[in-house]
Amino acid sequence: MSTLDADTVDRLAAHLEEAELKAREVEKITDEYPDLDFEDAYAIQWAIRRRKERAGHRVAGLKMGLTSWAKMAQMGVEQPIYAHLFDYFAVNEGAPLRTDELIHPKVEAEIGVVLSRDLSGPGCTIAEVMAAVDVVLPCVEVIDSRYRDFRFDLVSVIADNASSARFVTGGVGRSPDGLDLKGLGVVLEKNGQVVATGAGAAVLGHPLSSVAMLADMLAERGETIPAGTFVMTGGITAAIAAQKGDHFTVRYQDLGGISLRFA
Ligand code: 0L1
Ligand code: MG
Repeated sequence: MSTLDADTVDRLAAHLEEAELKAREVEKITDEYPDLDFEDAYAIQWAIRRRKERAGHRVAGLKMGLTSWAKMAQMGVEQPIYAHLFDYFAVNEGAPLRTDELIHPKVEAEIGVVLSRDLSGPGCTIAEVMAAVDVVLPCVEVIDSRYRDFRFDLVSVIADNASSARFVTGGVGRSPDGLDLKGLGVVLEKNGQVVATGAGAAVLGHPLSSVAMLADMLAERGETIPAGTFVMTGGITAAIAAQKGDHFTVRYQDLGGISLRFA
């Protein structure tokens, strides 16, 4: 049950968007609104989406966050969260990631998919997702919580668009046929050193179960995942802090690699 009126939702959306655009950290919003609930939090996130669209930006995709059992246990939750990716979050491989536009970025290796048909919940299954996936592609997410020192609670982070900031895709896009998405190995290197490794199963047991869960969560708002949507399924590796001058390479089994550098 929502606790905020529409004006407060809009004010908090404007506040968090300004923090994002000015790369300025803020206190978590539950300090001021301790009773904030999930419905409020997603209402703020969707209000941020409307602000972006009014400003002429396009939704470039959706993402799932907190998809590892370890991260969920850390946050004391049983369900992941979703968020929006906007067009200007996309950085081409080889282009610099500008640290002056970010607060305290962290890098996560993820598996992305593009859907060839609509998906809707409730009750969306991995089988339905498999039949709907057109392309699987590697992607690297750069998260950047707008909250001071990444200190937040679940509802604050949902309102803050799940820390979404930038993403890079590249490598090799493949049909899901014959790909073992569960066993797909990933090696993340920072400045030439291996700093994290993982496999697709780190994402809710199977990266496509994350997409099914997204369809179910959107169904609660009467929304579907439209055909053509790009979805980032969630972090396979731990999120690794990045600073100006750092470079990262992520190698994906069967899907090539992605390199990025922070300038
Ligand atoms: O993409 C993610 O899993 C991030 C979710 C938000 C939590 C965080 O900022 O670590
Ligand atoms: Mg992520």
